[in-house]
Amino acid sequence: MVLVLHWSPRSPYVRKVMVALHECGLAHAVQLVRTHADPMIPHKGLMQVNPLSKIPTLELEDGRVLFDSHVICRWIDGQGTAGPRLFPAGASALDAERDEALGGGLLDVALSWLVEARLRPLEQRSAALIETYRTKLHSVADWLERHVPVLHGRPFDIGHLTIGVALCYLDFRFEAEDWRKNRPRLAGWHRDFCMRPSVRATAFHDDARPSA
Ligand SMILES: N[C@@H](CCC(=O)N[C@@H](CS)C(=O)NCC(=O)O)C(=O)O
Repeated sequence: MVLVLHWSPRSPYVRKVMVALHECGLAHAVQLVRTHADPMIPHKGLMQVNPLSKIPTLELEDGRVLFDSHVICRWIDGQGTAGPRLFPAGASALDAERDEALGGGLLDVALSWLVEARLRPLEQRSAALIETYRTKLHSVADWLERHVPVLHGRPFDIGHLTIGVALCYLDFRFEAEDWRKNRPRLAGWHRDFCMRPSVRATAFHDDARPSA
């Protein structure tokens, strides 16, 4: 099986997919294509396969193209024949996807913050908007601190995966926000998350960006 994943080592949504690939034993089947998806400059080549010009985008062998990270992870999960599922059936299903949405929402806040603080022209940046993003980031972290017993209460799934990756992203880009401060249970939960081989194999890093 040859799959093509439009990929970046800087993207948290891509990392979510990479962790899922490792968890499901499919990482070896993917060819990674380094793609720079700039929110301010649509990528003409990427738009040939994903009109939204976003990564992750996965090209399947049969010519189908999948996005976004939720859909790609669902597909990855469906390839496995045995073992625990990232998208569990039954009573845990909604909790797993609700937690996936929370982790994804935290990433949306973080990415919007970066766009506002780094990419928009200086005179257009809004301090009020950035403060709103900071409030939401800490609101999610507080919610997660209270939510840790729930996370411990079910086997590893797409909710744990997405929340864990989102917190890794805060370490990568928002160290100054110190999300662990006064959140010992969440810090402990995340320490264990970071021990997973799938997480260790997919660390974020700033590489040289491709020109196109
Ligand atoms: N909801 C999407 C978000 C994907 C996303 O926004 N990816 C960023 C890279 S981290 C991107 O491609 N940004 C380019 C853009 O917004 O045009 C997912 O879960 O895959």
